[in-house]
Amino acid sequence: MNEKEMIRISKRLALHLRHDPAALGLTLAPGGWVAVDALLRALKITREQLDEVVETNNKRRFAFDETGTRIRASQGHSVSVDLGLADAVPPDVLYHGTVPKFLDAILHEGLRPMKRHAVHLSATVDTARIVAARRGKPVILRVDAAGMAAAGHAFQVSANGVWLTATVPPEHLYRVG
Ligand code: HQG
Repeated sequence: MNEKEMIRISKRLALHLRHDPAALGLTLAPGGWVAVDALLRALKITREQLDEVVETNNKRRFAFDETGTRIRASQGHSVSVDLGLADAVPPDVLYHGTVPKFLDAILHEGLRPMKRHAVHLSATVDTARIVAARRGKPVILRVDAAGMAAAGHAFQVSANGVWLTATVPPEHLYRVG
């Protein structure tokens, strides 16, 4: 497949596995899983095409279960889903990339999940900058994850290395760039 075709399929997977499975007549099973057979039929793609997108996706956004018969998005859902991720001890510092227009609200009320089911945090400034650059001029916030964990906030890490938490109160946020 060429790059354009892969991106097109990846975007369709993200749309249906994270946001709108019903549009294809699919429902997410607990954990966010969808049967691969049903997905292939609905998207009219082959297993080989799906495997290629899953393996080469630049953020490894999708993962098969251990049997290879089910697939899910590793993070980023707006539909309500319990990914069943165990709580994990975060690195002492995490980062969030945003844009200037959201800064006042974030420093006032903290980070909220908005349309997604969790706040997404990055392990590195570079990744946070890439996330922010989707929307405009990056503003980088450092998150005191150690302080949050000590205060009882739970963290999980997705299969593709994105740190997830319910909210980040403003006292645990510092602008660094
Ligand atoms: C902002 C992409 C006002 C927040 C990326 C962000 C990531 C607030 C936007 C993943 C706010 C939500 C997630 C508050 C947060 N007031 N604005 N209190 N709290 N915001 O897309 O983190 O390519 O839902 O700063 O790479 O940007 O899809 O979250 O700008 O990993 O795989 O509200 O999505 O991954 O936007 O991105 P999003 P995000 P994929």
